[in-house]
Amino acid sequence: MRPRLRAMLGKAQPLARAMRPAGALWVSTSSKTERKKVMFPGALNSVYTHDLRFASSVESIPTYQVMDTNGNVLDTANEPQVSREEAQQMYRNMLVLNSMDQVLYEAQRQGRISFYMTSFGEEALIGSAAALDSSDVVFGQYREAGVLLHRGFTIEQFMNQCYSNERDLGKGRQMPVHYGTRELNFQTISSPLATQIPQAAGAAYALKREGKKRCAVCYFGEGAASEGDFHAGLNMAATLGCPVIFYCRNNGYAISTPAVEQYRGDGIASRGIGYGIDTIRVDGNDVWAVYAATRAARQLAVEHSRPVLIEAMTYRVSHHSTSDDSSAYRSRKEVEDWTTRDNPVARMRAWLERRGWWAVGDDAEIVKAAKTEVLRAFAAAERLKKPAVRYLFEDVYDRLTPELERERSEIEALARKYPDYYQVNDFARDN
Ligand SMILES: Cc1ncc(C[n+]2csc(CCOP(=O)(O)OP(=O)(O)O)c2C)c(N)n1
Ligand SMILES: [Mg+2]
Repeated sequence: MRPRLRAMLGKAQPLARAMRPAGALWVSTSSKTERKKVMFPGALNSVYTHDLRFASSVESIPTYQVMDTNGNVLDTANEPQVSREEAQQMYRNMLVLNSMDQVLYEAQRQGRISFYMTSFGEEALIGSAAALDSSDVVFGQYREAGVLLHRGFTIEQFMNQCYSNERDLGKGRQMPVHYGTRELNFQTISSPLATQIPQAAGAAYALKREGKKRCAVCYFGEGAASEGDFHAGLNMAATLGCPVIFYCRNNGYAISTPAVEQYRGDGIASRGIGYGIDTIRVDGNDVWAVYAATRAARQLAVEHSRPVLIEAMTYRVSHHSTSDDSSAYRSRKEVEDWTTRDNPVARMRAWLERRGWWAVGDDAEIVKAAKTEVLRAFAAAERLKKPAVRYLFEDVYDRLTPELERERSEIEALARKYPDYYQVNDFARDN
């Protein structure tokens, strides 16, 4: 036997004892069976059993709810502790989000922007934004415009991005809805699914090492949780104790694939437990359940350096995107039923009305004001020029490489030679 292996085996007993969690004893039962803790380093809390049994599903993880679909708080202990202004702001943003979605969806249908994704049915996500600190770093997937809106991204900024004009913070390099803003700590959206998950774990680790009382917050869909990056990200966060909140929007579909065809386990929440991560499933259409869960998760992340997984159960009322027609894979009735039976916006309004914080007619006023603002910003964004052509070449290297310089001169020469073909007047002047 090789000396190293012999040394390891020789130490097996003390090693197992040393690894035994505090309070775990070698338990003797009344039968002959001894409930001994296993000594293998890979499963520290397991005990030996003599029953040949495969572990499969246990009880389904419950769904935390604060109010019912009519806006009644079900347990008075859970009554939200928020000011009237905060609650009204959350609700107002739900309405503004809806208005913006309607206008931009139509704009795409008219061919004025190339692509769009709406958040209909998932408006309660705003509850999570309200529970965060503005210094927390957000990594989104693409259906998190509500979070951005609540952080203070202006309607003009949304419009400029969707139009890829010269005021777009991304300098026209991304598809519509791929927002990002350094000022609001919102990392730019990237289309390849789940890439943001390990990035969020890594960013959270950096925040921990810097000793900052901030966390990373990572949003993704249940479809994205099928990607390898989901598993890499969660495991990294668990083993390194990263202050990150993983927020899974389980809206029942990954484009045309319903959740029932995506997995056999107990949703996405069961996977968090598998990785040793504190996990909660919430009613994702209940803005107060979302708010309370995110607040508690933030505390665990920031005060105790623990990753948390929130699985928010919701329903995607909208088509996946403007490139999708969901009537091809689900009935219109299914969608209509959801909209009427469980509508996050109506639930929040009912709660506000019950408190006397919202009056009949207030909605119409807000929606009218929001529509006017959206249409004004929309018209202004449409009039602006496209970003200067030089941005095609910049921001990858500190200085342009000789090849990039050559390509840049070449395209400038071509644009000068064929101004009509290259529509040079549509682009901002080089500055
Ligand atoms: C790596 C990768 N594979 C596939 C796609 C195509 N795609 C874009 S969105 C999407 C569905 C994602 O569903 P989910 O994560 O549940 O988010 P939802 O759209 O429901 O909000 C797919 C398959 C992609 N963008 N990236
Ligand atoms: Mg989904």
